[in-house]
Amino acid sequence: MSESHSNLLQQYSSERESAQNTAELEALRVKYLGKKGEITEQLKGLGKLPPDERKAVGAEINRIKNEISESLEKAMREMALKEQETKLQAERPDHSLPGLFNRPGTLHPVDQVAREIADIFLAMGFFMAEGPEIEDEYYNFEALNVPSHHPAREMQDTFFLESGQVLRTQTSPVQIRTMETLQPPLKMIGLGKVFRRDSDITHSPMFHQMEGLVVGENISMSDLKGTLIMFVENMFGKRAYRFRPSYFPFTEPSAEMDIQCIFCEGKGCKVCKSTGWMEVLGCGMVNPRVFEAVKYDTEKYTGFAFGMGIERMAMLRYGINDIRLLFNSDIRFLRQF
Ligand code: 2NL
Repeated sequence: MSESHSNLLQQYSSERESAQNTAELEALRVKYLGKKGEITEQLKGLGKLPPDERKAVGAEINRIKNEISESLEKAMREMALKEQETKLQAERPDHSLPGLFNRPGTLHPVDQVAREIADIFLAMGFFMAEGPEIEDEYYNFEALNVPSHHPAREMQDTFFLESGQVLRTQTSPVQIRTMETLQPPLKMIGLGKVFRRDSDITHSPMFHQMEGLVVGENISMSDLKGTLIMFVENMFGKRAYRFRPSYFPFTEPSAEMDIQCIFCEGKGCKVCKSTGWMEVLGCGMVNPRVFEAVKYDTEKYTGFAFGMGIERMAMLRYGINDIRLLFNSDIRFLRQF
């Protein structure tokens, strides 16, 4: 091999050895084998040689060209592998990092409390019924001893529909409809949405109510007390309670039940408005006029009934002071339950 060719090979070898990455190897390929590369230029220069030398010199250049080409290809493969390995090492996931956590959905606090209340009564042998939210005035008022001239109709601020029907203002029509189809004895709860034209920090135009009804022979006020005391003990824990006389057109006598405030133990706080008591429900012995409406024998049967607002129960349970928090769907609020 000519001295210049062996120098060229040597030069290539040392340059290849010092190449650090595929980009530098590619630069070498261009430098030696590219269109204007050293080898290419030498091949072009063959024509200037005397004819008898061309063949041998040409063969030598081609050998060098192949040698460089193969060596570069090999170096390129190795270098590419090395680079990929380095890249993978750098990108290697850190399995000790905290994962992305998809928070599972939860029931709305109003639904949680509704189910809790319903479960307590279902465990006592009550069955649950539902009914239409758009009701006939008859089921919402007349059958419940609330005649058209009765002040309760104004007091309750009803949504009247053009059809002459109303958005039910309480869940009692569910019990009326049930009594029309079932004979006593019965123990039932009705649960659902009710509507009143009222909106401030303790009133919402739509809220949820649960009512209960027990009808049978010899049902007395002590059955009412025993059942409701058992309920509040299950719901709020064993604590002081009291029944205060009240008035509803559909019960006689009527009462409201208070329990000692669960937040201050009766000392007085914001939740109980310094009274030490929380009002949890309304109740009473079913007015015989309601039984007359559903054609139950008022000589044979008596019963008691009660009603409570679900949102109100949720507010008492969790110390929420603004009912609107239960309707805005603010995720920061809801996540606390
Ligand atoms: C309250 C009070 C009450 C009733 C609801 C009722 C139903 C029938 C017959 C007699 Cl069919 N009474 N329901 C009785 C007393 C009270 O609700 O504060 N509700 C939020």
